[in-house]
Amino acid sequence: HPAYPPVDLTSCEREPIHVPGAIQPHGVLLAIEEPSLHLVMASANIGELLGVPAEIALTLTLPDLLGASMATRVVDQVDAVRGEVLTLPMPHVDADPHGEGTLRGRWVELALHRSGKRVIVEIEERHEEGGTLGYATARSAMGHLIGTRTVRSLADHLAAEIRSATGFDRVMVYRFDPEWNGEVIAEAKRGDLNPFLGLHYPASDIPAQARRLYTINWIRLIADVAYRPVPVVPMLDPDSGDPLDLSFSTLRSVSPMHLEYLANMGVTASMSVSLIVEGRLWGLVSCHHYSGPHRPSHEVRATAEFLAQVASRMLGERERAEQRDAVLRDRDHLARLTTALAAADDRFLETFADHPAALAMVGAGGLVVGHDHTSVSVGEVPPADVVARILDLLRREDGAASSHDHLATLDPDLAAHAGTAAGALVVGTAPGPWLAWFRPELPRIVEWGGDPANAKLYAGEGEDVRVSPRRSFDRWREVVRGRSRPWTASHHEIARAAHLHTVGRLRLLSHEQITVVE
Ligand code: BLA
Repeated sequence: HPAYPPVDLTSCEREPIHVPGAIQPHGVLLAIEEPSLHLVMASANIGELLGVPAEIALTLTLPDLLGASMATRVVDQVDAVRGEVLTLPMPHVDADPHGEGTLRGRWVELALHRSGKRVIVEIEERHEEGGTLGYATARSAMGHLIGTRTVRSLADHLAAEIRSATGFDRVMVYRFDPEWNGEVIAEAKRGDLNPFLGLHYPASDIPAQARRLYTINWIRLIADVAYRPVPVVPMLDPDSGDPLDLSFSTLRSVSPMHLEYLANMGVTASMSVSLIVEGRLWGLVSCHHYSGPHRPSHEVRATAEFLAQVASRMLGERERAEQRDAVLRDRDHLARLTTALAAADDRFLETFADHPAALAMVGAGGLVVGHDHTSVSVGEVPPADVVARILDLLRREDGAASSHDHLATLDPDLAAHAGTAAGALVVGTAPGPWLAWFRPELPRIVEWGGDPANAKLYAGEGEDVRVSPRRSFDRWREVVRGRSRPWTASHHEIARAAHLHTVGRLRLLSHEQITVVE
């Protein structure tokens, strides 16, 4: 597009994707002036559906172009349109072939929304592919979603329902972390495809302006990744001098960088639907097709959007329930550990470290329990001098636990120990008792693909490929290198409680010893 510099890897976030000045060619776009109903801007392919070239169409009105009855339907609905898209139900295919739902003998679907001062009418030729979805389908899909208890099973069902509704080859539920990196947490796919489940991607794969757009507009379709964009003419609105804001356009032409990414992945059509929890983009339902163009009807797309909206509500609830369950489980671990400690005697430190709950209750990979110049460890822990250094860095005098999920930012020398101690949770100071739990860095936990088919697929990638899932995974590894999973407030509480029990029990034990000596 002449108005903007070309995008590359360093300018992704600056690409103004809401004003591309073009649409995808599977429909036509009209920008109408009110109240005259004059056409002021149109996609250059308008002749394909309306039989009138753009230059001439731009001198006409909506009734001239669509016929009186269809134009009246549009006008009647315009007041119902606020910002979001409204699909206009058209008479069904078995109705009169020259009736209301047709344009020059072709069955069409209309979508309406407002952009600035303009009413945007988008028209697609209708086809029966993917079938129609009635109330019964939506209700049974909802029933399946409601029946789930966990985020994972909700995501699994959502992927399966959206796949069966839309007919895409692969449907994934993609979840963002607090830094906007993402993970595929559920997948429904054609049996012969290699799995993407469990794969991670860096925040840069879906840049900030795209995430903002996806928070106000729930759905987008790329019907044919190999499409040639159709310009909107004239390029600027003759009144305002601005390009047309296509944020809510169902035909919006998408970022060339993203098209390149999809093509490198072998994707031939793509759709994604937002998952929004408490106003924040929680994730996306990402749909891929690998066998050519794929264009579900407006009705099918609306069903997918509806299911994602229903699921979004449930995700918030399931997530809170899961957090509560996790806290209860950790507390239960703590209770079993303290029971064991109450019975411990001279081998107190060993009893602590050997108990299965000692690592589980805070989700750590290693633990060192120290007291009076001795210590006992379990799991994977760094060497003693490194443990001492970490205790020193994180020490607190008020008895509370303290933690870090990227120790190398406190001391660069610790980067060498990220394989066992990228993060630590400590409580107490020498001479003790003190407790120090450790977690390894994330990339060590998450292996690429895990599936030989993925490794083979990406090994075949050329050197000139700039954007692809494999490159993304490498970038994600860079982002999370040296970092552990973060520690929660509940883990801090558990660490503190475990420490208090330890202090109390050791004091009691030393009194018992003194009594014996006396
Ligand atoms: C958009 N990137 C997207 C979208 C997805 C992804 C789902 C939404 C558009 C769509 O529905 O296709 C990324 N898709 C993924 C990921 C998976 C997937 C991670 O299926 C995992 C399974 N993308 C890059 C890089 C840049 C980039 C390096 O990888 C920039 C240099 C840009 N991605 C980019 C842009 C958009 C995008 C600009 C917005 C596209 C648009 O809506 O115009």
